[in-house]
Amino acid sequence: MSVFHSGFVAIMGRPNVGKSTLMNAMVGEKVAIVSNRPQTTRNRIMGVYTEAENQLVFLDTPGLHTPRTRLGEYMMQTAKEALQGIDALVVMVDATAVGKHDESIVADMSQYKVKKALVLNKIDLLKKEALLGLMEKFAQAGYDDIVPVSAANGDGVEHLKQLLISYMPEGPKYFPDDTITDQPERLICGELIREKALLHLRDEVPHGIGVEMMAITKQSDNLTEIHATIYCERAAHKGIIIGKQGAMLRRIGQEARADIETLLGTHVHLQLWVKVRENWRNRMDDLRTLGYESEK
Ligand SMILES: Nc1nc2c(ncn2[C@@H]2O[C@H](COP(=O)(O)OP(=O)(O)O)[C@@H](O)[C@H]2O)c(=O)[nH]1
Ligand SMILES: [Mg+2]
Repeated sequence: MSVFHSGFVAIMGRPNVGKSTLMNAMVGEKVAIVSNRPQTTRNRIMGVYTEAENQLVFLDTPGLHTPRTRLGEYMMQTAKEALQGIDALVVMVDATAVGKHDESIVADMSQYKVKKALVLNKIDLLKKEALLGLMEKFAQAGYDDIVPVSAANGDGVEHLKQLLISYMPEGPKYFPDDTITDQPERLICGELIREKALLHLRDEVPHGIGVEMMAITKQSDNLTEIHATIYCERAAHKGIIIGKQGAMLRRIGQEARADIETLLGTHVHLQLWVKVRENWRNRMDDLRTLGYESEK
């Protein structure tokens, strides 16, 4: 009989390098939202890839940054906790923008005594010579492999997957074949709404946004009714989120609804409200209501 190999793989790196995009590419579905804003990912999100004799459990994390709010502290703690009990480590940099912060993350993470790959992402935007220069620069950084990929177009992703599988020890099937994430549908729906808000809103608004799912009701086999509230931190932001004659909120709603319909496989009626909740990112009870709960 053949032996099953499995393990947990944490994906670490600065915000915006493409960690969530990579995890979605590995899993083959959108389980973590993606945007060009730093700190899009707020929770630890698990993505599971299973094949006949192997299982990879990815831990996508909020990027490593210096926290300025209670939410920020929670995010950093979440990133660090993801490193406990892992079998392999993916450290990711944006190959088009490697800076001091990336170099110190690469150096810090090289201390972990597990198999590790340094992933150079966004090579679709990079010239060959620049890539070779980076590979040389990090050759002695203490990683088992240096792997150039484009998480966005899939280049190198299969090769990385095979490497990670080769890192895995013998182990159990942690999750059943059809599991792709630990995130409840309810939470992913809220995140898809937040993703569309991040996509369309002006710079000062997005960081202060939280989405609370009020109700998800299955009306029939083919129709789900969803009520959700978008929280923001200022009255002025509320106006921006709603937009001229409700245009912005409608746009966010329409795009979120399309993604949620794909996720749930039913038609969706989506009702959105916007409310002001000052300073929620520093209030523990608000953090809990919006789904950012510490395990301790
Ligand atoms: N051109 C390009 N863009 C990418 C690639 N991977 C991610 N991105 C973009 O980079 C931004 C940040 O991605 P995201 O996965 O949210 O980064 P995270 O903060 O590390 O999770 C998004 O706008 C992505 O579409 C890539 O391989 N190539
Ligand atoms: Mg992310």
